[in-house]
Amino acid sequence: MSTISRRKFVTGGLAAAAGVSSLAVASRLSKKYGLVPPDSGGIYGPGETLTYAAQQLLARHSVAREFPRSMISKVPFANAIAPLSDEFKRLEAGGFAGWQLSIQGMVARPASLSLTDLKSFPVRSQITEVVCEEGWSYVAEWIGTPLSEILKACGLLRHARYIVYFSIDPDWWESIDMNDAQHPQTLVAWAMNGGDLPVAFGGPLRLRVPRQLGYKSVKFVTRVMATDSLKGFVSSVEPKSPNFGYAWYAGI
Ligand SMILES: Nc1nc2c(c(=O)[nH]1)N[C@H]1C(S)=C(S)[C@@H](COP(=O)(O)O)O[C@H]1N2
Ligand SMILES: [Mo]
Repeated sequence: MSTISRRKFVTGGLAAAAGVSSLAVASRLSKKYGLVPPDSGGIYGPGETLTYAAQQLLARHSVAREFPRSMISKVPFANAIAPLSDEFKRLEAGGFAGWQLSIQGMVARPASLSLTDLKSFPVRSQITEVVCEEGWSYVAEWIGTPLSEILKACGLLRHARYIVYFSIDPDWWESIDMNDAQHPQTLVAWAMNGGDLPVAFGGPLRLRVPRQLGYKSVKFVTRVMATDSLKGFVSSVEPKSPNFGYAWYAGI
């Protein structure tokens, strides 16, 4: 089957399955075509699968909106963060010269990169919106290294399927699939609005994933791990009860 007709077939199948309100059938179809998100077994199971599957088929190649410079928010909103550790404060006092981003897991050449190392990679600048699930948003310019460049330099292995990224704050980690990890707008950002990335906004280093909600843009990133399974590493905010937690796939 050609890509197009297969795509039509799968979309049609999903729609039909949803139409007869048999989410389980949609789930099975999605599994067959590699469209199942890692939190599908959770509380929102089949619904999450439908959302992710639809996004994968329809928006796999889409880009997040980029704005003109005139639309950069005058007062960007820094969401509250947990108190920072002594280790963080020590690094901050040293101008973050000792900050390291380690790249590990399914890569041929694991690495530990300083901010200076990172700045020697190709640079991308983009003006995008941070959108919080709580309803507010702001537009800012983000400057950094595309994650794809780092993965390429470290020799990402072909069977890696996800990237998990960790904050120095042990309570925060997130993961994305390879479409988002390799997407040109997914940045390891070290600057914002023309200056160093402020600590309140995740400085010195933050993942910017503008195709998804704000919580996927983890602040103070120290570790990136390539893996073929998210067992135990879906997200620090994955649904743990019907009343708490965010979906793994948060496309906007
Ligand atoms: N380490 C860390 N990263 C984080 C958070 C956090 O509390 N700690 N909050 C997340 C949430 S819920 C949102 S909406 C955005 C907020 O980004 P902002 O402060 O630039 O508005 O950061 C995300 N990244
Ligand atoms: Mo958020």
